[in-house]
Amino acid sequence: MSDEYRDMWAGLGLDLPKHDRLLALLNEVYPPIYLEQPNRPEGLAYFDFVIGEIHGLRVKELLDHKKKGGKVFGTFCLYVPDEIITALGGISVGLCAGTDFSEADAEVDLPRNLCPLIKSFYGFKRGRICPYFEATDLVVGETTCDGKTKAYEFLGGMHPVYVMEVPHRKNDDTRKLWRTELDKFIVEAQKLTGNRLTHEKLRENVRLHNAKRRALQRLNALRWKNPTPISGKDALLVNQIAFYDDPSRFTASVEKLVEECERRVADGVGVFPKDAPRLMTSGTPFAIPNWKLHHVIETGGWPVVAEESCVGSRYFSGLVDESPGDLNGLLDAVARRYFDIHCACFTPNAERMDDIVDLCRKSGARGVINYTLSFCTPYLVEARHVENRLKKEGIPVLSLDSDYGMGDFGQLQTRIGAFVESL
Ligand code: BJ8
Repeated sequence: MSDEYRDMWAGLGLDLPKHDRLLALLNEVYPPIYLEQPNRPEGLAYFDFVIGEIHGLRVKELLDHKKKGGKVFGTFCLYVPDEIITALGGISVGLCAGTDFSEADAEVDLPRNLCPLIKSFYGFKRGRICPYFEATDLVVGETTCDGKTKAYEFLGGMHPVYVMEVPHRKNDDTRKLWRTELDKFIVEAQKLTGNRLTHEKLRENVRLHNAKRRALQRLNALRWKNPTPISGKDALLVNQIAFYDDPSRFTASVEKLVEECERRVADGVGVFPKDAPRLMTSGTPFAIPNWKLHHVIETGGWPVVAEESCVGSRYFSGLVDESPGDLNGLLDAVARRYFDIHCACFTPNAERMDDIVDLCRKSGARGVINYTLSFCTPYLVEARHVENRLKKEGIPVLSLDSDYGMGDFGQLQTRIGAFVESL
């Protein structure tokens, strides 16, 4: 990445030598994992460019927005409603949490045996490594899992943090509580941005984010074709970039890619041989730059055709009803859409099992890799429900847990290879 951004990074207070090492690492791993894949769609050039500029152009855009008086909100979870943030003139960015690079910084305060996603974002802040984090005016946390909830207490000592309360059961009382949480968040966000939420602005932004979700739905459904026109790794990358790119520009780029993939499907062009054993994943999110599992699977010659994940179907499946004619009604629709996400922090969570079965049938996957980040209690415990349900449906499943280190790469290859053999 060009040196033109060094002053910007210094101005954000980054630890420059550490930050240089992170970018060097990214530049080292990205080409062999991504650029060396054969026969990639040309429309991916935009997403390669975004990664090439990962800590440059988009960060500059955020800072330009701030210079004009705008605010930047950082998030770590799907339950934080993007349309409310953008309707108030803010920018919402999902912050990086997918590498063990910042682990040592995190472990100064946090225990070693904690979810790597939490250690990743916490270490980025503590070590002053991530320019996105430093560009945010407010981090919006949530009470999903215990690890994140407690980590936000420490984070609040280093950065402005607001925590939304996400209940853990779904019933009439908690639906009301969640709707109230939205109202409380709006008060906070209005205070920060100096803007007032109106029906018109919210509807415009509901449409903006629905358009993004529809584009991702179309792209991800094309992966189910045989042969699949785009690799799982590339689709994962697009799904990851959705969290921090400008929404309109991102949607236009995905739509271009969709058109190209549609032409590929019509011409029978694929990135894996027709009838190659197809797998899907379910479980915890793949925060950028966590590409390990997909890389292991696809290096074996097996396309990943779907993810039941927050970086995957949970992100783009549900749309907000755009029809309510007043602000209150539209906010009810926003609340409903978010509350219908099926994260393992909810109990019981039977709908998630239905989602996995449904996605497996639709995508034509021959088996499910049920993936959990190490020490993620909700998903680790829920893995048994996933296994039981899939066995009942006659769908082969392999449960794995892993962290961001590469130490288990070979072991994962062996286990997944044996699983595919058994299909
Ligand atoms: S809606 S999955 S983004 S909470 S992996 S930090 S749960 S210990 S990320 Fe998540 Fe929202 Fe749910 Fe999705 Fe905790 Fe588990 Fe770590 Fe997790």
